[in-house]
Amino acid sequence: MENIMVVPTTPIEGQQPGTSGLRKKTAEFMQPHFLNNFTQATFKAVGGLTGKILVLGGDGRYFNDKAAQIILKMAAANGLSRLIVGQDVLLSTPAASNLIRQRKADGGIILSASHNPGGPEEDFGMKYNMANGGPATESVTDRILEETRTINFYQIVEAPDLDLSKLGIQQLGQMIAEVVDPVRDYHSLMETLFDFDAIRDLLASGFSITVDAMHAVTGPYAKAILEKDLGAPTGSVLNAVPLSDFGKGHPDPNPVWAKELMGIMFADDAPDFGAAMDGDGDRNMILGRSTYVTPSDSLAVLVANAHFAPGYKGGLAGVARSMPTSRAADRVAEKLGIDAFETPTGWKFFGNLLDAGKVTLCGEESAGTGSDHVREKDGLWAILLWLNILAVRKQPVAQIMEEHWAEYGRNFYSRHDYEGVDAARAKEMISALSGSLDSLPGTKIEGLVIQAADDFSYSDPVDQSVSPNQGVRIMFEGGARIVFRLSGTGTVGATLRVYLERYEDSPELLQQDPQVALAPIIRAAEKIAQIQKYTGRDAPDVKT
Ligand code: G16
Repeated sequence: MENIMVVPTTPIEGQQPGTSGLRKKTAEFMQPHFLNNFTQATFKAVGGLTGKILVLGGDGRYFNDKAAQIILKMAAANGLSRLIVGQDVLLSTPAASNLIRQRKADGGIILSASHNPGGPEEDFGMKYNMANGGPATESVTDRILEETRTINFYQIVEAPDLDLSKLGIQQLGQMIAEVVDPVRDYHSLMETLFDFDAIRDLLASGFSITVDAMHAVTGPYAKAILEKDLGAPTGSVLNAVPLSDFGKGHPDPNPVWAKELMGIMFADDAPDFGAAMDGDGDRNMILGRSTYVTPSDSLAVLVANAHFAPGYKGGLAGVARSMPTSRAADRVAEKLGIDAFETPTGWKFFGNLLDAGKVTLCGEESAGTGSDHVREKDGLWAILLWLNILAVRKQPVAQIMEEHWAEYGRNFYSRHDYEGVDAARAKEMISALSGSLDSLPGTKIEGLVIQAADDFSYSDPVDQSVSPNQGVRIMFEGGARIVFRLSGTGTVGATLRVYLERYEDSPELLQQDPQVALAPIIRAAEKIAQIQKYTGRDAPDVKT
């Protein structure tokens, strides 16, 4: 029987879980007791581990291996009955969500800072998922934070490290550690949702794809499903080997960070379809030949066409999108006669709607799309749904977009990010803006008239919980909109996000460049929030 050590500790500042768990510089996570404190606080916050089952995995980033050994020894000391862990600590976030659900586990721990870079100088993260497979709700993350403030000991067994490269059962004290193939169960789930034969035929017909795994966790998943099973030629999956520093890249699937893929998709000999996924496999970017599909438009197209895939052939119960996501999906929902919900940013807010069967598809402007098959967004799922739709419609991506806009009109959309700005000044900017909301309606700015302005507050239709202050919204006459919000996933300073949107349905104006179509709204945003005054910046760092 291994020796259980009770180690005295003291609280460490700054263990506040953000939009998606706790994200910090790797060095902060590696300081003595930091990970141990957060882990013990999490175990306490969820009511202890005695007799429970947990899932553990991560995105392959630096320190995942060592963190996993600490967590599993602490789980054993805290009375966990079984830990199901992905081989080599690999599990994409959606695959972890699936395993929690399939194995009826009580929850799971995912070691990832998502799309943030990895390595000793970069970022590390840890998030807790609940028994439904979804991210911890706000009440749980609040309890974790409280526990980190009063923690005075943690428990850990003294034992040699387990070999997590070996599939099968190992024993650690009273706990069973079961090392599983990270891909197998997820692969089976995808087969139940999509017409693999139709996609196989599409790929066999010469339809070419390039999918960028960005040296992160989805490489083995994409290789197994797209290349080995569906028959895409070897090499269709780029950067398929997970590396602890993601090849020094930034595994964020957007036109700025997935530059290599953008180059391929906008070249003369571009493949028919392109896509990228992020560090932990929950985000996606969709491309056609010389065509970039915004995440908001992708959600709308998927809602309009999901019935082409066997898993959704009965139609959708409803659709949900985060508030800053464009309202393109709402237009499709209206036509389909299904409910459309608007939630705060963060996948956790979709959980209740999905569990209650009120929605089938969800999406966010931050490159996340998913459905009720798991309780996380799912990058490879989105790619497979697109491929299934393309296999049925037999049209290029660009034509699908054109036909979509012709039918529903186009919500021109862009997000401007000001990264690493002074956190105190950014907060001042948001509170100045919130303080001025009452005076804004009726104001004319850049030729636009402000109709309404508020700070978004969400009342969950299922449990009636209220989440206030989720982003400042400025609505203009004619339907244009600006949203201002501070990111909850950064690790340095603050990131200001400005979300810009305008609806257009004149056929001759549907093909404009979004930055041109949105120009007056972009100027209005700068003036209304006084971005330059508060951030010292005269242009955003990233426009997506
Ligand atoms: C996380 C959440 C997403 C959310 C995003 C927002 O994404 O899981 O639901 O949309 O954060 O990020 P921010 O607060 O920076 O705007 P991920 O992929 O980082 O887990």
